[in-house]
Amino acid sequence: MFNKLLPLYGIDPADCEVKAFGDGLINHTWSVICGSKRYILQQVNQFVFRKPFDIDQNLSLLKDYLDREYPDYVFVAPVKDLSGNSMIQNDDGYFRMFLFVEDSHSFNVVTQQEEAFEAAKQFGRFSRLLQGFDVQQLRATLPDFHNLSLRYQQFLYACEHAPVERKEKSAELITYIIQNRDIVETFERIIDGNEIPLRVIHHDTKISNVLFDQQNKGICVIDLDTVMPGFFISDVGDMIRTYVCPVSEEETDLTKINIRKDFFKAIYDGYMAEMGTTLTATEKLYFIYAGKFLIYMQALRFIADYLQNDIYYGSKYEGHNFYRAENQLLLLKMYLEAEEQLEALIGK
Ligand code: GN1
Ligand code: MG
Repeated sequence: MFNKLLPLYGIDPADCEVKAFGDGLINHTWSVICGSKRYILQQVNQFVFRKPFDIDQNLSLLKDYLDREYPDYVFVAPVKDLSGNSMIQNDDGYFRMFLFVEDSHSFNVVTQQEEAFEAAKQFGRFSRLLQGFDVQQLRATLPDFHNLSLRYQQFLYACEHAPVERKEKSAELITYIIQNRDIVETFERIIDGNEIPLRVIHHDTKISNVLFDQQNKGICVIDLDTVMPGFFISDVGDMIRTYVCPVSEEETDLTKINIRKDFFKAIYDGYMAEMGTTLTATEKLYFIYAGKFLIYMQALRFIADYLQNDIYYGSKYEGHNFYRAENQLLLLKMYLEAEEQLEALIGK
């Protein structure tokens, strides 16, 4: 596969070392080191992204805009092959290659408040710089990706059609999800009432999608496949979900789950440093809600996948998606319990 791809970029595979890279669940990623040159090669998961060329189109529009308006911004767009293509389709699938950003690194978990602050600042900056870009020009690379109403319907459907043992094992989690349905109702009220505007939203704000420099200051955001029109609650919510807790969704020792309020504050401060004057007064009211929205949605997605025999996320051990959902629902419970204290930190 690499022997076919790399020559398209004028690279001799014999000069390169190719290794699997990162821990994304959806796409395949490799690091390609050819002497002093480093690249990131990625295969787009075409079963998730049904129109990979829409991603390519979005990135090219964003790149044109940012290069013109903010030439200093590091926008990690795919490089072109010798024929000028930034996405390659062949019998193996869809591929693109990026230049590795020199002297950058990323983290897999957030251990310092400063990392949460810097990352939130980068995601905020990204939306702020694109404030003047016409969001309607972007294609929805994953239609309804963060449509919580639809996710909830899919969850109910999965419950109805689940294998009996899986459904029995999930009974408590299902009950807890249904008890907290008001999170879906709030979402519906916000959307139906057009309460908050569509913006250019990243939709996958985990810490590994931020590049840091050697002083651990943020450089830019990466993993731009889900950049599309959306609501700020998606980006803020996924940061809350993944930075506030000291362990990830993979953790099965649930005693390690905890709400780090100072990290929540760091997200708020970092995001507001960029978006403070851009967000509307109504959006600001939903800052804490963003965390509920995203944690709840991720739990729904994991349990629905478990009930559907792990067709989306896959499963590395028996019950993997069940345990991920259990982890996320405990996080949700603790987050809901901490709500008043979080309000006290940022004002209502
Ligand atoms: C997926 O592939 P990765 O890890 O970047 C998923 C996100 C989930 C995340 C959970 C396209 O992201 O929505 O939050 O797993 N991306 C897609 O870890 O479904
Ligand atoms: Mg991703």
